[in-house]
Amino acid sequence: MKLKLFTVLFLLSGYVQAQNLTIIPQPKSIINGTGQFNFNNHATVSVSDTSLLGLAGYLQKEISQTKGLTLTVSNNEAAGAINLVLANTPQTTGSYTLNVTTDRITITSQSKEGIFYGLTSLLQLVKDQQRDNDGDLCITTCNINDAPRYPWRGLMLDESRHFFGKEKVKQLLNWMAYYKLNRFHWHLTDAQGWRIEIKKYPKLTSIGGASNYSNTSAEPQYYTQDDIKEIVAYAAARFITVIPEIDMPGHATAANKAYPEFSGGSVAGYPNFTFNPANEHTYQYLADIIKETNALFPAHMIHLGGDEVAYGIKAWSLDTAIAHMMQKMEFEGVTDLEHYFFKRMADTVTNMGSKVLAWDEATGANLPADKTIIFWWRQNLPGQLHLALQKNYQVVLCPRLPLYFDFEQDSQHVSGRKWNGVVNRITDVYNFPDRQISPDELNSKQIIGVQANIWTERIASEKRLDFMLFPRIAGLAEAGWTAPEQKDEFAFNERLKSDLKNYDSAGIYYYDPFDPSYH
Ligand code: TNX
Repeated sequence: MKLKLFTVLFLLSGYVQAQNLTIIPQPKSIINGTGQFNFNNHATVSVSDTSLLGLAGYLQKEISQTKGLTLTVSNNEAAGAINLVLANTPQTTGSYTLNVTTDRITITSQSKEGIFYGLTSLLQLVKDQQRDNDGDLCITTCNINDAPRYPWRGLMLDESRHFFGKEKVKQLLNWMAYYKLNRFHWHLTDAQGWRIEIKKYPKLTSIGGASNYSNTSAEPQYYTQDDIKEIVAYAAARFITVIPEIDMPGHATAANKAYPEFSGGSVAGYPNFTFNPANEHTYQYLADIIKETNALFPAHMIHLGGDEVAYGIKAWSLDTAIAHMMQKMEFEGVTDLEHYFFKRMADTVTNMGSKVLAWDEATGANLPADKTIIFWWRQNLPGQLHLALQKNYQVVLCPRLPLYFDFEQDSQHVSGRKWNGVVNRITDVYNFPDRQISPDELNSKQIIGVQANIWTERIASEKRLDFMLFPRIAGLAEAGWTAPEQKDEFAFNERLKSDLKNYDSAGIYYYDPFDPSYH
């Protein structure tokens, strides 16, 4: 209560200063001064180390595009107006300090990543500032000390159900960078379309890519391997790691349309939904696909899916040939075909030197704890989270409630998904995970972060995608970055209002939680 009152007084008394400090996600500590630092076209960005020149160039480009100021970059040690300094002090990955005095700005970090986050905060500080009559940009003095709560701050986009393309993905990556999100999980394969070029199996894209959720006979839509390299590099320049998902053994309908010889048949109501676990050739086929995929993603993490295939050897498929093979396997001691399949494919990934990522169904598949990350999505099965932690897996929290962004943000909305009538409001996203996950579990170092997933069965256009993502992405940013002690929803909402104006200027079609006419 005391804190809240303090916030109100602070906002009322220092309105101009408060305007300056609209950073989302909220930094760990901000001490704001009363002085001002002005800079203009004569200002220099100087770096302590030539390895920072790329980052100085990034700042130069952003300031030129948003403010029309042309900064000069220099690697002369002599202090410039803006200084980027690599320091030796050991810190949490991504932490930085941003110090604005009346005569200079200094961003210090142990890592380039931290310097990037310092620049991001600086860009947020200048975004609302107009240049004065002399053409100067003015920033209020402050001292910011910042570090992320979690190393994994992710966003997943499903481009199988609907395909959005390179330009939209780059725009998304820009917003992720703006909010200090750092993992882009790219759901590239599913029943409705295969979106990643695999040179050895061209029909995956020419046939498997020729459909989407709204149109079963669309023109092929997919990313070439060159497109993927371009996106990965674009993301890397923003300190975002890209992780591809090749979903198996289920959600394989598009692939099975292209290469029916590897189809494992149906699960209730979904024809050709799985790969065939009883055909030895399937394992080589998928290994070839993973090999080409792995070569494109330098992070060496492959998400293998593993979701929504009925458990148990009997439930897999009723196709006669497969049933026969399954009996044979059962005879050989394989009691759970789904986990048998998954373990084999996971071994393929780890043998390539990469980590295996999987939905929480894979928790029972005996995967190696040090090479596996489990994505807990079924909030109605908290036992799956307990089990994953018990088995020493690292875990990313992405429960359907409140982190599925294909769910509506408002109970009055009609065209998205709901879970027994429940929607995912920005307040639910903002307050995650502290009100939902038990303190014991939250204290576990195995929980490496949070992620929102945008499934796109009901998201067919860019405009709709924006509407589902904004402004919940801002709530996600703070859920992933800001320590619980620093979280204050009232203050967040004030800062968010300023970001809504940025969405306006960027032409983003967003949901406004403060405007009753949106309900
Ligand atoms: C479940 S989450 C799925 C997706 C759907 C989503 C819709 C998960 C691992 N599988 O295939 O798109 O629900 O909300």
